[in-house]
Amino acid sequence: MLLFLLLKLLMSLKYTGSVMMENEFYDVELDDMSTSSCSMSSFPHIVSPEGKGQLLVHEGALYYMDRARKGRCDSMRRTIATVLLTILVLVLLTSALLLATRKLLVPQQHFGPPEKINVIDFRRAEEEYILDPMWDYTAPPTVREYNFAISNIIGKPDGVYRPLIAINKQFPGPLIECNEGDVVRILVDNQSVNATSLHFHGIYQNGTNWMDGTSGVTQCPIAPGRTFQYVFNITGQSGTYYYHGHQGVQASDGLFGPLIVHSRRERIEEAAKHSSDRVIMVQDHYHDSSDALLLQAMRPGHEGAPTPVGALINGRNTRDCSRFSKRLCDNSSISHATFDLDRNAAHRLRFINVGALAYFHVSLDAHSFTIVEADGTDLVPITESRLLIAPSQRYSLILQPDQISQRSFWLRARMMTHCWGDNPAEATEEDGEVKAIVRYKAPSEISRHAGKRIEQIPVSKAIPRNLMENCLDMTNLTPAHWTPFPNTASKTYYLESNIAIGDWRLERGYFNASSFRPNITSPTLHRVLTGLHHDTYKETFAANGVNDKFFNPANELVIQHPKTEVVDIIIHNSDEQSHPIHLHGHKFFILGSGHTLFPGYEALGLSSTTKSFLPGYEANFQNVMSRDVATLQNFGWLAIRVVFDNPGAWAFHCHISWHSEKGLGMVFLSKTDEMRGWEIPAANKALCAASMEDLERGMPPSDVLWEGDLETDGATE
Ligand SMILES: [Cu+2]
Repeated sequence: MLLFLLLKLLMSLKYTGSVMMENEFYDVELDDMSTSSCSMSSFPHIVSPEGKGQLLVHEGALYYMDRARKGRCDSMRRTIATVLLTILVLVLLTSALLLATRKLLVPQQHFGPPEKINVIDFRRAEEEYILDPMWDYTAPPTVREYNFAISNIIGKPDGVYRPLIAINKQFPGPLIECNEGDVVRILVDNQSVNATSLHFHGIYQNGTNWMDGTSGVTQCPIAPGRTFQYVFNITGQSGTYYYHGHQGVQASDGLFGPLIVHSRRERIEEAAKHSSDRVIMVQDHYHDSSDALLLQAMRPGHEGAPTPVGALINGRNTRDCSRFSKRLCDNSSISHATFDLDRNAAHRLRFINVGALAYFHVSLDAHSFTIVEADGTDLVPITESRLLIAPSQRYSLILQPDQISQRSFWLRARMMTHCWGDNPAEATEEDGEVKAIVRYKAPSEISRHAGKRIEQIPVSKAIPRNLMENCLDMTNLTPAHWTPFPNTASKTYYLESNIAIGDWRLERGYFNASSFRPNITSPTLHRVLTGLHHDTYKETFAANGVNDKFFNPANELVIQHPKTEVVDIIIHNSDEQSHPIHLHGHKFFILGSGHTLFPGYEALGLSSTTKSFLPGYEANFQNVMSRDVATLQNFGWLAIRVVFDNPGAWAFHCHISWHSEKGLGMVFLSKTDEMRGWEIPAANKALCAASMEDLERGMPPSDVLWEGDLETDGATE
């Protein structure tokens, strides 16, 4: 009996066999979860290096174990195994009689056949992204409550299993829907292994800057095991927005979802009547977690952003598993995202680019459509057959069903791979394009088939491409409602943006000489209020412009204004990649953009001294487009005019996540006179009480990691 127990213990340490998932068997190595120091409860990071992570099973979900931990666990197991083997050999030598009862040594009944593992249903139903057709636009202002439990799961968005960050165990995140004037309240319970925060992209947060969700700027991140409630009012804006993680590149792991704000007058003022309204999120997709990719992207000698392996629409794609032989892949139960539309009505499609890198070119075979909204700004409708959408931008289209008899069409979202700078040639057609199906049906058929995944593969052909496409914004956009354009600006700030190799051959993002490093244990906003409240720092907060007394511009460029200020920001791009530039808490007016160098104020029709429009150019400034993300094109310029009238510390950064994590960001500090009366709410302060180790989980590695390291991927110079 003793021998049997010893042997069982030894064998339980590692089991190589097969697991069944969704009726398919896979060869995997399963570790015993009862080995305490190697169990999920002490699991620090989920990293899945190229097919070399070890799979673990915990509470019905599959997990990868990272290489370092696996090594430590393996080493511990080897030690235990050696001791046990020694005992076993001694016992064997002195217990020859037991050898006769060989069956005792092969207790197969305990190890096979493999038990079925229920991989949780991680995929959020497509129907959840259809807006409520019975929505009450005139409901009294109300509090919209949400509970988000954030956790790590394994899912297979395109067939390939990978670690994901889920909200309420599903991917992508749930829809937040509200009316203008409502209060949104989201209780975030961080059950994941990394610290996190949620940013509500494009929401003004007027008076609630500490709810902006920017780790290191407006808050300490929510450490693992902690909760935090985001509460904010939505005033003076409506349209299509979204929320996403703002710690590291967590959005790329699945931490995002749509946020739709209905205007009270949405149905009265809409440019084209439509019978349905839905969200379509496009994103570039990676098979590795952002932890692993960031580590790789930040190391010495590494240039450019990680190249996506494909793309998703509303979290779905279906890939050929034979192309990913090193990966655990199962595409048997996946279909393309499918949109069932009433043939006799018009439909609003709200596109959001939730990706980390790629600009998308979107088209629907045999169709043109009307663009009616960009980043929450209603537009004078324009008819187009293609849509260009940069990371974090949003566009609403109105689709009128075609008059031909075909029932289904491909909706194509193609990553503009040639804009990545480095090796786009490797990306194949299949890698670059993700498709969804648009099916026309009678209303009765739509309700009958809702939720069922019966695919009718379209035979439609793609609209021919333009030969020359660049990563630019669509420029023919005009706001539908007049917004007063400030005819003068008090200042102009010139920024040079660059992604450059610096010390220790580390590639960093720069605005002028500054590469932003968020201080996650002491966010900018918290330090500003400490400074504003103490006379000692009075002098250091006297600036009306760059504050280089209180902040170190080398890693935290802060431009501050004591009162409301209208300023122009002109950025030159020294880089071969376009940057979608985003300002938190504001929309800004687009004065112009172009290739090469900024041509000067006069070329835009503005006086270079007063910055007012020149005689004869008034018409150019009657209805200037405003939005919250605009493209600074490769080797080009972007000029914007901002009314900084929203008190707080607002991040201004490139929305290519890899670039912003490399430091392409800074902070605008607005209306500091008003901020002087602020106090950081206790719940926000409490977040900073977590240990530094916990707060830093999920952050990009510090440069210190590589100091003195002159090697690159094993090669030396
Ligand atoms: Cu960028």
